[in-house]
Amino acid sequence: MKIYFAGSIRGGRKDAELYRKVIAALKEKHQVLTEHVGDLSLSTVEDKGDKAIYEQDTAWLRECDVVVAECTQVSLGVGYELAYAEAHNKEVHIFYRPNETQLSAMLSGNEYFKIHRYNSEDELLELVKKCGDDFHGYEKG
Ligand code: 6K6
Repeated sequence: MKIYFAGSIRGGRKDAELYRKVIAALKEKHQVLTEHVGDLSLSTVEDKGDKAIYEQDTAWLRECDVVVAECTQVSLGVGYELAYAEAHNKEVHIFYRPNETQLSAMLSGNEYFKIHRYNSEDELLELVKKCGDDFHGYEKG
């Protein structure tokens, strides 16, 4: 399936390495459209232009089957993407560490979203793999 992975960029890159590992886990069985989100060398200032980024990312959001977001690091862009995904009826999985952040009520109060709490990296990667086997419409083969 085509996965749109969302994670903080200008909101802060402290979890970038974790995003890279989540993307690698998803790629074992799926196609990830947004691998750059886990690219540790990605520049948050000098880039291809904000309009081009917005056009490309919203096109991928319309194209994808499932959105997976890591929301511990608060990001306006990720929040926007989640609302956009809901408006386009995409399956949305949100992961976050409750010990480190209070998820916005606009996400935790919305039953549309499938929300997963975790505490350690191992737990996250296991959850992501399990989730990836159960994405709606995915044939395990
Ligand atoms: C350069 C090379 C690769 O990417 C860049 C520049 N920036 C972005 N490229 C692609 N998507 C982006 C970029 N900046 C933000 N986004 C999208 O918004 C991603 O899909 C993230 O999930 C989300 C992060 O939003 P902010 O508000 O934390 O930046």
